This record gives sequence, C-alpha cells and structure tokens, in this order.
Amino acid sequence: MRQAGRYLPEYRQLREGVSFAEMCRDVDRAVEVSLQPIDLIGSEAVILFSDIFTPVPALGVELDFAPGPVIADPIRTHAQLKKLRVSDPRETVPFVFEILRRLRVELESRQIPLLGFAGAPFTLAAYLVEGSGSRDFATLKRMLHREPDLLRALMDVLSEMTVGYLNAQIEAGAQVVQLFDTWAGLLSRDEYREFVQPVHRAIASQLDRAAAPLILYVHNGSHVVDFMSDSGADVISLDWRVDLAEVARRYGDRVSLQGNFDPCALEAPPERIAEMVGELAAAGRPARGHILNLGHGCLPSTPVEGVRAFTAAARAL
Ligand code: 1CP
Repeated sequence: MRQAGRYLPEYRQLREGVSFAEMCRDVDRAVEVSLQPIDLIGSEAVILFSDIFTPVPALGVELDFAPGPVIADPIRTHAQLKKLRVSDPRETVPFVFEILRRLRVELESRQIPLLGFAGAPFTLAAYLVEGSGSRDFATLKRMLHREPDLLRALMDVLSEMTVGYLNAQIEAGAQVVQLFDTWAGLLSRDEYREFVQPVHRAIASQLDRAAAPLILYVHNGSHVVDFMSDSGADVISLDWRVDLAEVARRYGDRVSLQGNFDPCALEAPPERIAEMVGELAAAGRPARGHILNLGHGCLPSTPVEGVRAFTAAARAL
C-alpha cells in the first residue's frame, strides 16, 4: 500500500530534482526505491515502484502527475475512445519489466516475495473521464447514467490493457499481482454488480494464475465485500471500515484477506499500535489466510516510527 510513498525521507531524497514519471522510468532509482522499505521499515514483501497510470500514455492519452494523475484531454466521447490503442507493454513500457527482473534477482536470496500491480478499469476510467482525482467523480457518474455503453466500452479497452500488462509482469517475475480498484466503492451495490463485478471476473479468468495469485483491493468497499469474495481473486484487500473478524467468519473459507489497519492509526504510541496489530491478527485468524497490511497507503505525514512499530509488532506475533 504505497509503501515507498512520501513519508520516507530516503524516498524524498532520491526523488529530489526528478519528476515522478521520470522516477518510474529510471530503472536504477525505481529498483532502489522498491527495496527501501525492507531495511528501513522491515516489510516482508516488496511492491514494484510505479503507478497505476504507467501503462496509460501508451494508449494514446497525454497525462502528467501533479502529484496525482492529471489527464490533458479527458475522455468523454466515442470519437476519443476510438483513437485508443492497446499495445504490447513489453514494447511500450519495457522499463517496468526490467525493474521487475532486477528486483527478482535482488530478492531471491532474501526470500522476499515480489508484487506487481495494476489499476482496475473502473478506477482508471474514473480519472480518464473526470480528468483528475475528485471527491465525488460527478462527471464519471454522469457518463454512467447518460452513456453507460461509452463507459463500458472504455472499460473494455482498459481491461484488455490490464490483462496484457499484468501477464507481462508475471512473466517478468512478479510472484503476486494486485489489482487496485480505489474508486469502485463510490458505486451502489447494483451499480457495482453491473459495472465492476463482471470486469473483475473477466480479468481474474485471463491472468496466469498458476504463476501468481491475484489480490483485489477496493477502497470504501464494505458494502460490496460479498461481490469481492466472489470475484475470482485469491485474496481480497480491505480498508479499515470493514469488520475483519466478520468478513473472516463469513468469507474466510473462500478467500484470503489482506489489511486493514488505518494508516492514520500509525500516529498512535508504539505500545498501542502493537496492541491493535494483535487484535487485527486475532480478527483475521478464522480466515484461510491473512496478510497483515494497512487498509490504504501511507500519507506523506505518516510517522516512520509508527510504520516500524506496525511491522515490528507483526513480526513478533
Ligand atoms: O509504494 C509503492 O511504491 C507502490 C507503488 C504505487 C502504487 C501501488 C504508487 C506510487 N501508486 C500506487 C497505486 C495508485 N496510484 C493508486 C491505487 C492505490 C491507492 O488508492 O492508493 C491510485 C489511485 C494512484 C493514483 C495516484 N498516483 C495518486 C492518487 C491521486 C488521488 O486521486 O488521490 C497519486 C498521489 C499518485 C502519484 C504517486 N504514485 C506513487 C507514489 C509514491 C506517488 C507520489 C509521487 C510523489 O509525489 O513522489
């Protein structure tokens, strides 16, 4: 969950004078930033340093990070949609796979697993239609209600891109892949069932699952946990609004769980963090598997001591 984020002074130092997009393309720096959390905070897995928008410019979309993605010409018409092209990511974003291959070599001897990731079509579409992040994504929702076929067609293109991108990551050495659907929780249950659930299932069925299990994350998704557990993903990743004990009891025989510590609770004193980690581990125990993690990424203001207290408590369990 955005482990290499802006809360680490060592990340900020490496990032100085370089744009975020350049950082993602700079194999040496990206490898170094990906590895930083192992020694700096004691994490037991590594996620590729990149962004969910890395493969998007290759579709023919102009975008920038400021600091979140900003789309030069938001997609609102069929004519714009028709111009999008799905390419072979090995040719258009080769650096992503070079970073993964280098990371696998670095991590092999340390026996630390490597995660790849992608943005889910609904979340990518949310930014592409809206033009940037938003509180309520009103333009996206207008499209959903006025031109549902246009939104579906956009998500079809993004699904094709996502499947190719994740399979290429698995081929390059990602041992697990995580699909981030940060904004799908904006939808009602009926809308989620209609627009999001089939997309997750289609992606899950087209990935090389024998080589890498799939984790599905939905932010603000406490009302759609049943759909998540039925998405075909091996692990569902939850935010802190979800009662993990209840989900573990109800769905834990079908899917493994990941989460769901509130990153803001990393502000608590270390002893209290250790107590909460113990409670969280106990809550997840009825599930067939539970990856202790945050429920969302760290904030730039998250105290590094809090993150260390979390990993230390998890390791001490
Ligand atoms: O920790 C890591 O290195 C993992 C790499 C990673 C991941 C998995 C980054 C680096 N971003 C993401 C995922 C991501 N990016 C998501 C899905 C997960 C989530 O909800 O956090 C989303 C929605 C984005 C889009 C994005 N990119 C935002 C959020 C914008 C918004 O609307 O709130 C931001 C700020 C970025 C830029 C970005 N991506 C990653 C980092 C470290 C940064 C900050 C860059 C910087 O200023 O240095």
